[in-house]
Amino acid sequence: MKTDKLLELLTEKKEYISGQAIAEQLGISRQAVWKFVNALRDEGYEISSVPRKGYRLESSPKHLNSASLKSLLQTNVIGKNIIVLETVGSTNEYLKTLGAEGCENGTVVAAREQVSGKGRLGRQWTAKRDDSVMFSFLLRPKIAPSEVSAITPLAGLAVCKALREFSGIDCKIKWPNDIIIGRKKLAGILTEMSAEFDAVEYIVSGIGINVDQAVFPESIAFKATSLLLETGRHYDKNKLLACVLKHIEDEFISNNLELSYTALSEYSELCATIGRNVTFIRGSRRISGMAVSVSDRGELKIMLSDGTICTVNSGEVTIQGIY
Ligand code: BT5
Repeated sequence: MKTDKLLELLTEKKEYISGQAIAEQLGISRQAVWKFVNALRDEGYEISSVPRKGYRLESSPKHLNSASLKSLLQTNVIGKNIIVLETVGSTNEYLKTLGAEGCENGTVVAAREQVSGKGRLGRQWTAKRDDSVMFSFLLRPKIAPSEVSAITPLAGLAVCKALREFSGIDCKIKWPNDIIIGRKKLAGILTEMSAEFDAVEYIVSGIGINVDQAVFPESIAFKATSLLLETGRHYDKNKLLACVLKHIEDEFISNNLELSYTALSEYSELCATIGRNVTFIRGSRRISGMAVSVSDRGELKIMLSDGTICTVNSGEVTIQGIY
């Protein structure tokens, strides 16, 4: 914890700060300051030390870390309370525990590594340490469980717009919750909820964005891609996460947690599913047709060969020629 506090101090100060001043502010000895400075250097922080001037933070590692993130955040609610973990089972599971303990609206948990990352329907989310941006955010909206249908599409819209702005890529949304480039998946979203009969207690939405993967495990290589593979560049994951959180806050606040007319128009514009031949599968049910639109409840409308419209609200949709 002292290293976190030291990092905050060095990040805020931006100029040299003496060992004595640090020792006083953190309530530790000057030897301990030296020890914690070296611990940060071991983690990849470049800290210069000059006699009679003190210490100055020159650069931060590019992996997710709370000090860099805090200095970059432009949000008021989402990420005001932000926790960055070295390693965790799943950020969604971790945040759900905090949610049950009463953590505040907008809390964000990010991790450098997930050892049991979750996809939907019991599937896995695979990513090596520091290769991606993985995080979850928690909301406590005052709505009924039947009104949460806009959360995943709004999150999808926010992530898609953030990635387009941040890296210039032409990514799209594959209904309901994937971000794709061309035929491959760049990011996935898993939204979970804890609710009473008539009121939502909290919603946890978890997002995984592939950033630095040069190769993927064989089982997903045919359908997975990363920013590195698409653009040939490495990106600062702290800047990327700060940008995504800003878009999430903007999208959720400006649309009042609803799929408003503007949000739905933007979602439809960016949705790669609309206008394509799709197959919908849920359990033993299988429907094929043309995806025609998305409703203001986030449902996909599929036109069958006899012209009737079938509305689906969750489940698997494969797009012909994609996955
Ligand atoms: C998703 O599920 O796409 C939701 C993924 C959510 C991951 C985030 S990471 C932070 C937070 N904490 C968690 O534990 N989870 C969330 P789904 O639509 O079910 O897609 C899962 C499928 O995508 C898997 O069965 C694989 O086929 C494929 N997949 C797994 N890892 C992938 C990756 N890194 N990139 C692309 N595809 C992947």
